[in-house]
Amino acid sequence: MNLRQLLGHAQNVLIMGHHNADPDALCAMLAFERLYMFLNPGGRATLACEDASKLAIQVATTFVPVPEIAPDVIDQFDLFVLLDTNNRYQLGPSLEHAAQDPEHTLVIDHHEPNPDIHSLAKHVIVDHTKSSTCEILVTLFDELDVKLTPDIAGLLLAGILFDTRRFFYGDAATLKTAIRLIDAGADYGLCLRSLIQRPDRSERIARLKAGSRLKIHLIGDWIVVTSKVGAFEASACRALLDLGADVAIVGGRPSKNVVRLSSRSTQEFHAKTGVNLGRDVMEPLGKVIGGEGGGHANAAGANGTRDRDKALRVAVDLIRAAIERGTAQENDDS
Ligand SMILES: [Mn+2]
Repeated sequence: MNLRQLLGHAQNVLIMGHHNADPDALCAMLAFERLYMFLNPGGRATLACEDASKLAIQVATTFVPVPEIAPDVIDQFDLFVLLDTNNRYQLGPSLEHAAQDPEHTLVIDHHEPNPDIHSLAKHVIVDHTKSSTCEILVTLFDELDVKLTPDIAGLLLAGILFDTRRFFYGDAATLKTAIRLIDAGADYGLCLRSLIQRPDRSERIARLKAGSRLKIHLIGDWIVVTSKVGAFEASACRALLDLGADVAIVGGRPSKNVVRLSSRSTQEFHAKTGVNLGRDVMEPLGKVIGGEGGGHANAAGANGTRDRDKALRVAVDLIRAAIERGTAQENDDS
């Protein structure tokens, strides 16, 4: 059965995106609803996702009125559509049991292939070479000869811009798709503006305080900074990297007996020094603050109860030692 027949036969469709839906997922859901209603004007479409990000809702409402999106469902459906996800767990606990019948499930996605996809869906449109689910949807509109209206073209272009980080990722096909959408009436400037999100006032104050309380540690050529805030320590770290630090460690104290540490480094710092913030810094620091730490090479954190100032000093020592170990290894290799 081809897609036109599948959608033509389905009278009651449930369109789902992954939990904490991002602009690609939510815009794809709204565009898919339009595609379905065009092919089957008498049909009924229900949109559901566990939750959508603030940014996703901001982007979507820039282009179309966003209908009510159910966080879970109890009705019966004759077609389940999963967008921007290829496994049921990404739907979140409230929806992961919604699609139980592969015969009546369609997946449209661009993530790495799920080897078990056929136990979930018999109808699969997946292409992990595509930048975004929205990019895949453009080809579906064209293949099914459904007109792209300016509002839907805007939605789809905004979804593509988000997933490609404004074309940082993507290829010639992505750019051609973008032109196709602009030709269909998408307002490129509006798409870009729809994605701009200013943090809340309290978060901006935390970022500014992190800047004003900054300590700068020069280790070789690297600039390592530490600071303290009440909350928003992860956001403060990102802000300090934007200001020019190679590594930022920020200690938060949201309440009296809670200490949270956050850290970020640039890709270049990790690539050249081999320092892994999760393993080399936050895991040992967790003990210093009476808690636990861990995370990724470039982004890591720790939660505990005490000794924030000491932890920030130890963090710098740990980074210095890890850089020296990395340099020593390099010298051994040569
Ligand atoms: Mn996506």
